[in-house]
Amino acid sequence: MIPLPRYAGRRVAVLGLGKAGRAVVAALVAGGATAVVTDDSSAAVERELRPGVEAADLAGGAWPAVDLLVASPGVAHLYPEPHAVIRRAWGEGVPVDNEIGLFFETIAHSGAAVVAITGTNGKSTTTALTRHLLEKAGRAVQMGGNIGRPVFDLDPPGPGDVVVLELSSFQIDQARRLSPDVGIFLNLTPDHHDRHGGHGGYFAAKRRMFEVGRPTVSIVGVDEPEGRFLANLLRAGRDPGTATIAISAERPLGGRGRSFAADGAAVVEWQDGAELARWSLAGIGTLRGAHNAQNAAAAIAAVRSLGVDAATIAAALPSFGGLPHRLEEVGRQGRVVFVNDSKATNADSTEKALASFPRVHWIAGGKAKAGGIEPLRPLFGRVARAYLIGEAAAEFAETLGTDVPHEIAGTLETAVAHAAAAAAADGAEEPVVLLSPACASYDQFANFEARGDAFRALVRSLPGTRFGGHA
Ligand code: UMA
Ligand code: ADP
Repeated sequence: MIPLPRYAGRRVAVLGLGKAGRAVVAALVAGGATAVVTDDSSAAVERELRPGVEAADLAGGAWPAVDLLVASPGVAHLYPEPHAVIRRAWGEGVPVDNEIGLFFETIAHSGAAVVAITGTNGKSTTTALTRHLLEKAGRAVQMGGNIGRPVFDLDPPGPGDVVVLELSSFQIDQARRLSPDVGIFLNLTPDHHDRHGGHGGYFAAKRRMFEVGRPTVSIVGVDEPEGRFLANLLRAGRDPGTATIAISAERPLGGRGRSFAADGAAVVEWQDGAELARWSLAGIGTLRGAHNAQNAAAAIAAVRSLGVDAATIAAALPSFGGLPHRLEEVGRQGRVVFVNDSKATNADSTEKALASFPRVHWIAGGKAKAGGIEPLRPLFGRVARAYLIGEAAAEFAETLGTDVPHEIAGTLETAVAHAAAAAAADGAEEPVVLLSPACASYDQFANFEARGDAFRALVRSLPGTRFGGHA
């Protein structure tokens, strides 16, 4: 844990007592401050009370003497409307910050370097890969943020250490201070519009990491207009001593300056139109697909800018373990490969999965999202057969119609049994059984993790399966 001594002897309010809020409370108490806590769930408040922690009705009661309000990322800070406690703090003239702002303030003179990663998709994969490459290069590295480990849970970083942070738009937008050494903007597609007042607000939140943070190295995905716009704003000449590196999943960029781009199943580094280095991703199961080439390009660009050499990266890439539930190879039975992509809760994510394999036995369904699987029609030719589960099964069956052989399997258990049998009889060189539901899981499972865990367990109970993937 990183203690927060700056508020020793003072009182700081904390709104939201989930992972992020509880880590801030612990850091405040360890630093000698009193945490004044509040949460819309009274049970969450009860659980947190101990010496150094007080409860207060910050929405309606008399406002206590506090120096600061620390808000959790899941609390609406502006849209669709500001949380009552945040509104109240504004009225009382009390500054509102979050864990990320406090983190950058606290470690400012630690001598550690921070790599901060944002974007709509691929944040967690890029964060984990950056950590992996640095670790293999022998660097002292820690990983946290939106990926699940709150920043104040990390160990205090020291000189030469690297902290790799996944930052959500919520975390960036509320932080009063941002000072990453390396900033990554992967991509931008519509998401979280309710919390940002639309797409412009969502982009504005992500831009703050560069506009306010002014990283020494900015790595910017230029496959969308917003990324091209941002890269142009930051380009050489704006802030002396800084560099802007473009990355693309779509095409070699060449041109002036430094860039990293996917070229088929490889990542290529360019400097002023000349190719400097090339890393093959062929055969690396955890980095399948063009989307992962974008993630790899970003992670490689980051570690190159921290001085890791090309050969060390090449040696480290094949041992990247990937993340559970994202194109995770969980086992093999004969020629058949079983892939858990339970994190794909919408058609956008499933598109990436279907595009990663030539021929799949596809398990899909759950609690449907608007638009269903219609956007995936261009990829239907890759589906040998579909096994449909959950509430969305009938709707998906209708979309597949006579174009794709399919069955309503109902449960994941039936779907795995039927898909495994059909894939074993499939003449393809390496048939794939893919769970990529394009749906939320809540109709049949507690969350996408539980769904992926169930799939992994079912695969491992098949006779003669060789295990892969996560525990
Ligand atoms: N709460 C309120 N009022 C509200 C909202 C929440 O009182 O209006 C309270 C809840 O009762 C609960 C607590 O706040 O007690 C939950 O806080 P939180 O929603 O901020 O969640 P944490 O557990 O603190 O987890 C947060 C991130 N959650 C969100 O951004 C919603 C986690 O990202 C992150 O891993 C964690 O901090 C550690 O840094 C999750 C996420 O869903 C994975 N992120 C979004 C995403 O990836 O799309 C952005
Ligand atoms: P995030 O942390 O941003 O949610 P993850 O790395 O957890 O991203 O990946 C979640 C899903 O998003 C993956 O299963 C995949 O379908 C898709 N995805 C991953 N990387 C990218 C990318 N660079 N571009 C588009 N989609 C991606």
